[in-house]
Amino acid sequence: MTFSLPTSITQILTPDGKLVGDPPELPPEQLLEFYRWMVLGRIFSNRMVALQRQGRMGTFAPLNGQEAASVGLAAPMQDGDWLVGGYREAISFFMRGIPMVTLMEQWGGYIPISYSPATKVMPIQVVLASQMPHAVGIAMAMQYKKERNAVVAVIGDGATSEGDFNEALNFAGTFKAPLVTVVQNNGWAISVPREKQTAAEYIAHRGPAFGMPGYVVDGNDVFAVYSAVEQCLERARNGEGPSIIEVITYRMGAHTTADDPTKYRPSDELAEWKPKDPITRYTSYLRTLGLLDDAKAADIEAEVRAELQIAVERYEAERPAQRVEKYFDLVYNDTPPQLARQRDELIRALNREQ
Ligand SMILES: Cc1ncc(C[n+]2csc(CCOP(=O)(O)OP(=O)(O)O)c2C)c(N)n1
Ligand SMILES: [Mg+2]
Repeated sequence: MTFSLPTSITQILTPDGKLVGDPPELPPEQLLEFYRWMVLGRIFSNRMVALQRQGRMGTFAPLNGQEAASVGLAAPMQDGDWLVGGYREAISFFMRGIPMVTLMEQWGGYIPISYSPATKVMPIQVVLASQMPHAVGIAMAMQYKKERNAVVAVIGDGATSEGDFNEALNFAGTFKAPLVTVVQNNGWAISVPREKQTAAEYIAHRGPAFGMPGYVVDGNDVFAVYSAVEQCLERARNGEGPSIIEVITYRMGAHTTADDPTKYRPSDELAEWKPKDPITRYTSYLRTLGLLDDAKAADIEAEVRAELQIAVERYEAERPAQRVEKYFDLVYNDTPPQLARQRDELIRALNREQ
């Protein structure tokens, strides 16, 4: 089957909160839920950075600017679907049932981390694109078991240059795996701009080459992301195969707490993206509908902050002392000698410091 190349960016909600397409038909409570998740995501991200600066968190990859993409990709998922992401989708993970404290533990460096299998969420993956073969494998297992479910896989623009991404999608296309791949194109891969990843106009152009449709949507527009993912999930469930959705968004913050984007990013770029903020535009829309006003927004923010505070307190109260050996001993069943030497050297150095 031949698919055509996407040529433009689909948008439903403009940056000033006006509709230019059909929004998904959702009840008012769900529209407000989307808002709550976006606000929670931004507050969570800012708090994680603050905790790291205070020496209370290991590291964190801020998600500011990508809230609509994370909400829009998780919201249309159903109970039996799996979410296989990278590391910048905290909101999507929360929406699928991962507790805030679990992500705090993971970013705090505590291991081993276990996610409840009932959530059907694979843990944060930092080894770029290595989530993709797993995502395709899970999707093919669903197909084999004749389940009417699908996998949503999430990957960054930079990681699409990895072999794993391309090998996995070639498999998915060939075997018609029920997979929806969301490429979070936030413009940057640490200091490498999107233009350095591919000469193609859109990353989603690779879809038709793998025998699947490719779509490009405004990633700061929660409705555009939701509608595209919902449609592709339906396609996957109907046995019509995989698809790629490239969501165009922007990483408003640093890559992680260990990064300083002022060293490589043009200063006017952030100013250009600020008016396209996903939360601002959605707020304008909800206010026009009469679903949100100052009092309601303040209530939601207070509720979210209280929820986050409880998670931070639990995180800080319940952590057992971490044994550094764990980082080495959990890698292999039988620790190879060079790793054992490095472990012992580190322990000796730490003992000397005390
Ligand atoms: C295989 C591999 N190579 C290099 C890295 C180091 N690294 C971590 S994040 C990153 C950039 C990823 O950019 P992108 O895929 O666009 O995701 P984003 O961070 O923008 O969400 C790199 C190079 C890694 N984690 N894994
Ligand atoms: Mg990126």
